[in-house]
Amino acid sequence: MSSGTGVEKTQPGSAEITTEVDAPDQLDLYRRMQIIRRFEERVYLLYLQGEIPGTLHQSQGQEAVAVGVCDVLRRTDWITSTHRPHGHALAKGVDLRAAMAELFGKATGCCGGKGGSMHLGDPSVGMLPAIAIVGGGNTVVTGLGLAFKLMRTDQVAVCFFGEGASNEGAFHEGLNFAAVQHLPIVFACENNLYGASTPFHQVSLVPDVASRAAAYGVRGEIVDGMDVLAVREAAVRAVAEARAGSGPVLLEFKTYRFAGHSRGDVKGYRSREEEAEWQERDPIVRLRERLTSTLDGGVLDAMDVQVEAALDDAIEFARQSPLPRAEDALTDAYATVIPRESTS
Ligand SMILES: Cc1ncc(C[n+]2csc(CCOP(=O)(O)OP(=O)(O)O)c2C)c(N)n1
Repeated sequence: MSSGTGVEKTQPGSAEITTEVDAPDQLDLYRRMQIIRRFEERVYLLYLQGEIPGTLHQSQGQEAVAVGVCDVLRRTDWITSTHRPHGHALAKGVDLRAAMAELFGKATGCCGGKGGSMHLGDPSVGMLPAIAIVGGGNTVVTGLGLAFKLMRTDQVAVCFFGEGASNEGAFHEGLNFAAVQHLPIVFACENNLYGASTPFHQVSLVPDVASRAAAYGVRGEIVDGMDVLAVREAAVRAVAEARAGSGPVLLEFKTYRFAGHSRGDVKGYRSREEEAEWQERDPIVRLRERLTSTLDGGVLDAMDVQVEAALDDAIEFARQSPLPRAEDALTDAYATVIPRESTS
């Protein structure tokens, strides 16, 4: 399904991906980060107004990681995601209308309206429906990597996860298995400092998740997750290594979520000063400033208007879409089992 208003690259090229990003491509990175930011801001209001059911975990502030990493992936590469998947889904190319309709619980959603916010995904663009169990994707992704290796494709899988997940057993099992099997996987940790309300320094004496890579014989790298070009550059290297068969890489993106953990969080566990410091590093503002040195500001304003129109369109599409039918409740919920022929 495509409304033509998603956040995929305007011109997904087949040329080799390099670390060079010219002004038009930087503008496209800006557009895609801005779609995610405005998606998050608008769905929060729709949630408060009662139009979106369930709950929301939002990613304002973390857009550079989703967009910078997914920018270097092919459509045939896959990602896994978490309870905070909106940015990852849009960056990997899940249709904007289908993502919005999924949050509304509508039949036109990317999971038929049965998954909602925490399970966004679409296999047709290489995204497994998101897994809300913390650390869940860290072992599931090894299945993707092993399949690519056994099928001898040159596909790569990226596992997005938070620093909180790095204390789950699944993080260690997944990384170790991927390492010994030399699987084509990039483990992309978004270290936004807090697992819900718990600061990372209270649950880990090791401040950098990337340093844990050494325990598994894997390359680890710390990256400024508030700079989309730095994210992209690190991703180009890591994805190329994984694709070439040299095994997994662990990237740790230092980032910050501007919103609370989920919709009801009043953020009492962090100071307003700390929030202001990170707001200063807003990845969208930073790229906008960089772009205004080469582009007319009117181009960026026009881009913002386009983004708003795409969101208006997606929201209207979701509102007008039907709810799933009761008789379809079990469709896609269970695998179809073909009974074995009786041998007796
Ligand atoms: C196994 C498991 N334990 C607890 C939870 C509840 N929970 C949901 S999100 C979250 C915090 C996760 O922190 P992190 O992995 O750093 O991701 P972030 O929320 O920062 O994106 C917790 C504890 C869960 N979903 N799964």
